[in-house]
Amino acid sequence: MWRELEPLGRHADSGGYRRFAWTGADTDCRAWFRAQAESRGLRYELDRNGNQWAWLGDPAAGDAVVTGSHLDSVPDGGAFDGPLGVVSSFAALDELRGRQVRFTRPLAVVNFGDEEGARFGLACVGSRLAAGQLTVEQAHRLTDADGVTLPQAMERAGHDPDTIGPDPERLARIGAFVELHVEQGRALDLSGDRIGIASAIWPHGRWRFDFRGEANHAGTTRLVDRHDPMLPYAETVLAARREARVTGAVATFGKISVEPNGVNAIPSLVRGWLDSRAADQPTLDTVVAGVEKAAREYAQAHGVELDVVRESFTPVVEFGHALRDELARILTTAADLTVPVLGTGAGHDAGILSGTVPTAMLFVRNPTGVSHSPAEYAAEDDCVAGVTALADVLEGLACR
Ligand code: HGY
Ligand code: MN
Ligand code: MN
Ligand code: MN
Repeated sequence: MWRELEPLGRHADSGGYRRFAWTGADTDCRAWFRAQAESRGLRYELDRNGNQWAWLGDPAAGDAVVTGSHLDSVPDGGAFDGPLGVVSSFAALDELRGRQVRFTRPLAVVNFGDEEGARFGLACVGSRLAAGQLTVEQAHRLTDADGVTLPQAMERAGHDPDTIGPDPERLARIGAFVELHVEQGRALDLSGDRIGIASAIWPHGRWRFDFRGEANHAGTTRLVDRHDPMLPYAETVLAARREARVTGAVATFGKISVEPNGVNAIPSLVRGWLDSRAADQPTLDTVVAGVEKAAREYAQAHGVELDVVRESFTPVVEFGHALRDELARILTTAADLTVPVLGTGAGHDAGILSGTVPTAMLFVRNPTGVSHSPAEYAAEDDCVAGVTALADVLEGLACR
């Protein structure tokens, strides 16, 4: 299973993945998902928002146990972020069939579309649409770097964009959603555990800083006459690191676009995206306010205009204790595992769904903690332990 998925969308030079929503690589991954579902005799469904479902039992019976994750990636992302959860879900189902358990609830494996938001700039589009956290109008306005809108991209990939929208009936039929995910950090490596349970997802968001200056000739314009937006942008990047350091938060300017983007032209516009996250809301607010205040001072000093737009935001997610403790109990009794509970700064579809559906997450050890990089890695025996833990959890939940 892994070997068929692994090469899809991998970039030869970087070794990273470029599985962006509604591109050819995404289509290939979706075809892989459907083949996995149908080869197991599961009922395959593509929902109105482009999320893929593989059902065992009749979803209409309700109270389903759903597991899965996403298959798309960030630019040059790693092999495990998302795919480990989807592959482990199919493998856990195979294991349960091997145990010849009797399912008392419907079970499904899901692939949520466009979780990373790499192409259109908003994370978790598939799950946000389903949960009604992204309106159809907002979704229709999403545009990629080439000016292609989300509806156009969906259409070109053969999905009717006029069907997208909230899917409350589908979510109402889910009694529990469990997402297995490679840890994006080293807590499990440091504690010596293979598996962890998520306690919470930090509040996090994305802000766009538009520095508008004056385009001019790089070779003939005196320094004193310049209104170069690259300078306040550069100072703001350093301010973000300062603000994060003093508050224990994280802040990253990982994406930038420059107009006209010529080596010998002073830019007219520098657009930088800030990703910031913190353990609690007041800290996150302090960091972003501090970065914005510094950016305005720098912009003014250089005679540059500044607009700051909050493009997306996910409030803190505290995973409900009921399902979380149920998972811990199942793993303790099934495998004598005392599983550590840990928070994360990474967003997940589970975080989006947690407002609507009882949701929990399992993490698999990542020995380097590196993620969103071709170097992302999880050891095979830890991945196998993840499958077994997921199978134990699914058996405990769906085979009472
Ligand atoms: O950005 C995130 O935290 C997630 O990987 N989409
Ligand atoms: Mn990710
Ligand atoms: Mn992920
Ligand atoms: Mn996710």
